[in-house]
Amino acid sequence: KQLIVATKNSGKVSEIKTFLEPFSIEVISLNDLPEMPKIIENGHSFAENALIKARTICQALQVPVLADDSGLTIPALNDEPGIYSARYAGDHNDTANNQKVLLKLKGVPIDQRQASFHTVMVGIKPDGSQIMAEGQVDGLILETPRGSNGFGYDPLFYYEPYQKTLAEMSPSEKNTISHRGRALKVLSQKFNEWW
Ligand code: ITT
Repeated sequence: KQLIVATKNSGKVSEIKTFLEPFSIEVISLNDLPEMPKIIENGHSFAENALIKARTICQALQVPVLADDSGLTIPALNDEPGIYSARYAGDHNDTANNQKVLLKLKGVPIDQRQASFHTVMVGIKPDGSQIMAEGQVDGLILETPRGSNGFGYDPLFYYEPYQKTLAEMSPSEKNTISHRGRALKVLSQKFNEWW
């Protein structure tokens, strides 16, 4: 069984692959599908953007498609970077994005460095039927990065119950607590009926 995931983000792809492995579902991403239409991600929420991605690729391929829109919100920064997480400082430049977060939080004490990751995952079929699930994980933004797994803001995001950053976790460990893992768990319970 193959599932198309409307993403170019290889970090997302490997986490989704890890999650779906036990279900014997093979994940095909936009990195495997060169001739896809350009996705114009101009929604105002994670849900809108996830829908845009899934709908664009579902219309082009006429098969069921899954999409993930996600990001980091930091209350001390008025919930920035939010839906702009991928392009906060530079387009998909993880190092620059992390540096910008650290600069903006310079001098902010640890008890005011709360942050959350959010994901909205959407599945759409050619007949228009949809499934949707959200996931969230809460943590703290450290002053220096730790760990080299994962992607994006993972090295800065400290998960207190495990006393590790997300970048210090393996993909499967991250999936047990992450926004994406939680959304995938909810989605997988609706999968059989939908697919
Ligand atoms: P696609 O649209 O192709 O899926 P993208 O990276 O542009 O890839 P988003 O628009 O959803 O995806 O942006 C998500 C950004 O939020 C991502 O680039 C990271 O900077 C950040 N992010 C999301 N999930 C994350 C995670 O699990 N760990 C670290 N950073 C994450």
